[in-house]
Amino acid sequence: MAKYDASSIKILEGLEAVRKRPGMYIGSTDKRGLHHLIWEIVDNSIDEIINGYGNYIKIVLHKDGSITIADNGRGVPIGMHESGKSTPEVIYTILHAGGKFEEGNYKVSGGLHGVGASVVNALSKKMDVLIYRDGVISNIRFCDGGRVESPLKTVGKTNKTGTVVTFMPDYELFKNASFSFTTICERMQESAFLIPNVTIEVFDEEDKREAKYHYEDGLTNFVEYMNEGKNTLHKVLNFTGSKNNIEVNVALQWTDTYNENIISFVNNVKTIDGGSHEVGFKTGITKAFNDYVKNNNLLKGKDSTFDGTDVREGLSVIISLRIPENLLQFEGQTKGKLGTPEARSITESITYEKIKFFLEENKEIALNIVDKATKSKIAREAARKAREQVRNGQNSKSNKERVLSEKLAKATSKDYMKNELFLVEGDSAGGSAKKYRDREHQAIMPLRGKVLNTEKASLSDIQNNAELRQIEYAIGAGLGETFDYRDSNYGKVIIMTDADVDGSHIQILLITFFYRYMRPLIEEGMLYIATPPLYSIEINSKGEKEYIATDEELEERKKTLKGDPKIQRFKGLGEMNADELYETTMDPRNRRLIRVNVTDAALAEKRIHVLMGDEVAPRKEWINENVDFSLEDNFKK
Ligand code: 28F
Repeated sequence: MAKYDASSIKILEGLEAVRKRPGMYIGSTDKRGLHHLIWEIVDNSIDEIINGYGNYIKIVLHKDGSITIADNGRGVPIGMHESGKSTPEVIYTILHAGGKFEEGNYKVSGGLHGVGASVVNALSKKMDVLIYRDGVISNIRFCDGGRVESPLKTVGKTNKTGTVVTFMPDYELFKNASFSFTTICERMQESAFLIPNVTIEVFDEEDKREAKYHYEDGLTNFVEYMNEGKNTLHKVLNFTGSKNNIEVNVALQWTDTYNENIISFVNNVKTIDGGSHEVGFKTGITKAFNDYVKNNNLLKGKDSTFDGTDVREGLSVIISLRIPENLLQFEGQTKGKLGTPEARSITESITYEKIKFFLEENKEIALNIVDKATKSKIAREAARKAREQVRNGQNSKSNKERVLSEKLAKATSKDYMKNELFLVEGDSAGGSAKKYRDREHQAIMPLRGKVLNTEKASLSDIQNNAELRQIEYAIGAGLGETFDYRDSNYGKVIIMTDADVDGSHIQILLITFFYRYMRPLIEEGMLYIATPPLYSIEINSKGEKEYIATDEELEERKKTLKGDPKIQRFKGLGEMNADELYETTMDPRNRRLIRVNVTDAALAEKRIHVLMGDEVAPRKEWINENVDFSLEDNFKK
């Protein structure tokens, strides 16, 4: 049949287009893109469950690199489609098919999501779908990027329902990428928090790891998890409300720390850049507090209102909205920002009403939070006055100069964006770096001992900390809300530590500091980590050396080495000669810098918390498992 052939050709062309430009459909073909394949399939299970069908999802990572995802929903419909193909064949081969759920249903479709299972099929060597439905088990199989290998057929009887998808990604397209059990678990745990009573299990057949997530109290459990190990001021407050088919669920809790943590979701997809719902939440909570202090005459003085930041000091919040498909709008480059205007007003009024009620009903807690917010307001105003004094020259500028002159070896160029600030672990490596550097463009600041943990610090703690104040002064672009990267004295800030556990701890502490107090520096791609070599090999009798970055590279290189050359392992920066340090780690012609890139702020936040929180055991475990991996995974090269 000519018509059938023509449509088949069209379908294959569609799948081929995905293979030609995978990035257009799944963002990239690195580790992230590979995981996107899983999210794409799992999101279909999640859609089915949030629409009320099923309560279980299972993910299995197989030894051969393939992966199985299963749910106990209704099962993909197995009838014939009007095109003459089976419905599953349509869903798994036609781009964007399956995206249309009945009107009024909620669909996972933030950003890049919702491109459909056919995209996963197009990027897979093999795909095998089992459907449990209507008393039978049906099977359809595809190969080579979506070609039907075996059309839908009945393979058995069953009294269960559900869908099981197994696929083998085409690793020719995802070069060097592999699935990460940790990444998958983190995301599945998040989904389990968002869908109370669902059970999600993850198995790794390679090393027999497994994880199981099930939470009965949803967002309440999520906030408890966020605040694990912190001192909290009250039980988690969880409230819901809805209007115009938009459902709002918020859980929150104040801690005695100084940081605010807000994570928001729309239809179970994280809105990493916030948007109208977060704005509505912030307006609502600020208004509720300002009304409360006004009615109870708790804030005296002429400017007797709180800023939003005062109220949110130490607050952890999860905001989760369900919005029908026809009202969904996403903005921004990564489509991680909710646009839907109704979401703002609805979230604002629900938040306002519930917080108002909470404050009125819980006087003691209310006064505690008001007290904390008042302290924040006072500190904020004091800091502003101090800044104004500095600007007006009332405060000794010489003091700033004096603080710096002791430590900082400045660059001579006034072409600031071309200048680089090296933050160097230890005085001895700092000394070496000062000796051999490009004086025109490279400035050196040695760091002595520990860096302050800013997870638990307030703005004034930071301003009283010598090390961090020196960094603030050297960069010269402000701190916190007043930070402006355009005022930076350096185009690159480069963290240079030993390649050991202490070194990575210092890196993480500094990244935490920059993340919290100079975040635009990270967002603008101005923060880097230097990678000193681990080994040198003396390649000839003249003493000429070759430098090797990693253990793997050393093993590779050893295979081609002749004789028995001298191999030195550098235990720290200090073991290198000054010229060696410059040549290998600082010289722009040879060095390798890792750009710190916050690809997933909330995750970084959680990890930083685990690393920096009070509890030692989880930190140790986490560092042992993940330190190297985290740099590679979260901070793109
Ligand atoms: C492991 C991955 O993909 N689960 C899914 C369903 C259920 C339905 C469905 C899916 C129907 C017409 C599109 C069943 N019964 N897990 C999954 N479970 N898709 S995907 O329907 C797809 C639509 O075109 C389903 C009644 N309605 C929907």
